[in-house]
Amino acid sequence: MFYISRETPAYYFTAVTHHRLPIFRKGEMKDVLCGAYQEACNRHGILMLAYVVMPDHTHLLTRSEQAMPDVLRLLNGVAARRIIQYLQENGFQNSLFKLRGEDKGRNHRHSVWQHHSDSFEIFGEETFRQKVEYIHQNPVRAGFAEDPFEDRFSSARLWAERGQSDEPLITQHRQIKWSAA
Ligand code: NI
Repeated sequence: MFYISRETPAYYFTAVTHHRLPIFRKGEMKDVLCGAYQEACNRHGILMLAYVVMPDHTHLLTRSEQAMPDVLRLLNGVAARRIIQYLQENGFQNSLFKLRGEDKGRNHRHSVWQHHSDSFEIFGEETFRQKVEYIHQNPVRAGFAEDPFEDRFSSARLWAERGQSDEPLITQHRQIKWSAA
């Protein structure tokens, strides 16, 4: 358990896809991404506190003892590897082609994310709650859902204690201790 505080901040990340390609338009790819985030969190001691997956970007709130750039690198890194792997194993050559790096060599690398992900530390509970609300409203603002609970790929249901048995990604929001209001 921890408080959102200057000593134990939460990390807020926005990762945008390479060339804003809608890599996560389909549930299939969103599931791959959520599985990768779960794996990265389990392996590297990262708490996932809130998330949403949109077609061309994701927003995450996390907490870790590790430095913020390291946590971002781990999450983006594991996610990129799992996505490329999935596209290769399932013959999505067209998608892979679009994710090819700029270099013309035969060993071109694939990029899933834009180079500069947005990241900042959150020290205050008020700001933290605003970010959670902002994250959960993403599918509604984009017109994909009537209310935040309708979209499968966010932590809105978990935060409302309405989680389903098949949630794509489990958040550890109950680890947060709130100071008395
Ligand atoms: Ni957004």
